[in-house]
Amino acid sequence: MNPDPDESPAEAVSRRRFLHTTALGAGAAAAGLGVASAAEPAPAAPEFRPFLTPDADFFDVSRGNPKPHTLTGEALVKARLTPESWRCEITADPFVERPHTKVAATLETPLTLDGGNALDLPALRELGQKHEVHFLKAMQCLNIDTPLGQGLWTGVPLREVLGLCGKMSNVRRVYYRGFHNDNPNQIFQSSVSYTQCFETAPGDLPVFLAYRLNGGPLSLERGGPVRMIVPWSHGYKSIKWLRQIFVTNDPRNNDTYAEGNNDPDSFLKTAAYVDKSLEGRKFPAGQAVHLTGQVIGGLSGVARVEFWVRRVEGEPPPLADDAPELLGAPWQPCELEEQPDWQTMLPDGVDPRRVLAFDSRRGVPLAWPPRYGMCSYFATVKDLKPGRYEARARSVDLNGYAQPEPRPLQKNGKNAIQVRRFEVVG
Ligand SMILES: Nc1nc2c(c(=O)[nH]1)N[C@H]1C(S)=C(S)[C@@H](COP(=O)(O)O)O[C@H]1N2
Ligand SMILES: [Mo]
Repeated sequence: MNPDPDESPAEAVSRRRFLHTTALGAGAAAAGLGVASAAEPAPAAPEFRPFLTPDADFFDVSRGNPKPHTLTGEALVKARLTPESWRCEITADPFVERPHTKVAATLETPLTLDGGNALDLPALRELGQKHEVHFLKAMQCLNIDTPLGQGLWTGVPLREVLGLCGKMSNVRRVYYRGFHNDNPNQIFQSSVSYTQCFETAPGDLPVFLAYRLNGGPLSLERGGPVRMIVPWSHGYKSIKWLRQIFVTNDPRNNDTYAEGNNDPDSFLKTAAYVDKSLEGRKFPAGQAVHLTGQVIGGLSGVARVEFWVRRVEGEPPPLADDAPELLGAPWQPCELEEQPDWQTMLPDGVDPRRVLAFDSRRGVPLAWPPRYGMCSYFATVKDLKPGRYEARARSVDLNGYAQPEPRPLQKNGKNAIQVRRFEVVG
């Protein structure tokens, strides 16, 4: 899984354990590595990934040389990335540029290192006493075709944090950056509009500064001590190792990802991703084959997931997303994983009725999969004759569009239809 060529070469993706431990254990783990060569008994039931991805099992997408999360000792303290040393400065950008920006943004009380009042972790947690939010979010890179993981993120809305700075004027965007070593080329930054920061429709989702993941402190690798979480967006807006926020009157989006020809206002895509563990497997004829994967509930929601398995001879050329065979294929419905028992699934002390995008009386998500979250899906295929097969899956959204429609390009989130090949042997 290489980063997109449009991204900085400094950005690298490291693969953590790919298939997580499942109820069926070691056999599945071996298959996940794609090393199975002889036919193996098919598992009796489909195997799902854990609903919450342990912090250390997320795929990591980080720039930097060295990467911030490899720092240790004094260097880590100097970077202000230990819980004790963490400080975040909040200032006003002096930027003006005619004709669009005639006056600069101002803040009544900037929070600065020099002023001795930069935001620290105790102050953030204290704000959390009153304003803490929890949100279940799938982390997904705009340029990578596999979800990175899903977590319950806990923190404080950005608007409450900015409230510490008193009156502000001429603010049209909020820019923010993570720790980036001394080389300015390594700056990783993102932004939200003033409205996205300060106003949230009832039941909608605020941008927040997260300090917990799955009930534990946010690890250094996941961007701790404090990371921005933009619930509706791909990973590039959820800046890790947050250290600098500045309000600006520059109306333009300055995201690092905008420089890479990406849509810097993308929303998470509704899309089904097929588990790689199927690739290269051999199943004995007569046994059911389970097709599994994860479906993200993006901006347009999930109506259903469908699959298509076809027998192939030789080396068929890849099918484009708009290939007539693919559009006219006999797609069949998949089933979605059942909702877990939320009381036991969520970390101790997190009341499901208080999780954003959950029903505040019943304590269950308002949609399944949860909005901007994901769940597993599966299909069980029986009676396949010996031969080689291709398996595909696609989501259909609540507007009736089948993946990857309706948008014309992949630079606002990879959601091409995936294919995995397997064999049934006699
Ligand atoms: N400071 C900083 N934040 C960052 C990045 C980075 O390189 N530096 N990468 C971003 C990108 S492109 C993605 S997809 C997500 C990945 O999050 P993860 O490593 O926790 O899975 O982090 C985002 N936040
Ligand atoms: Mo990304």
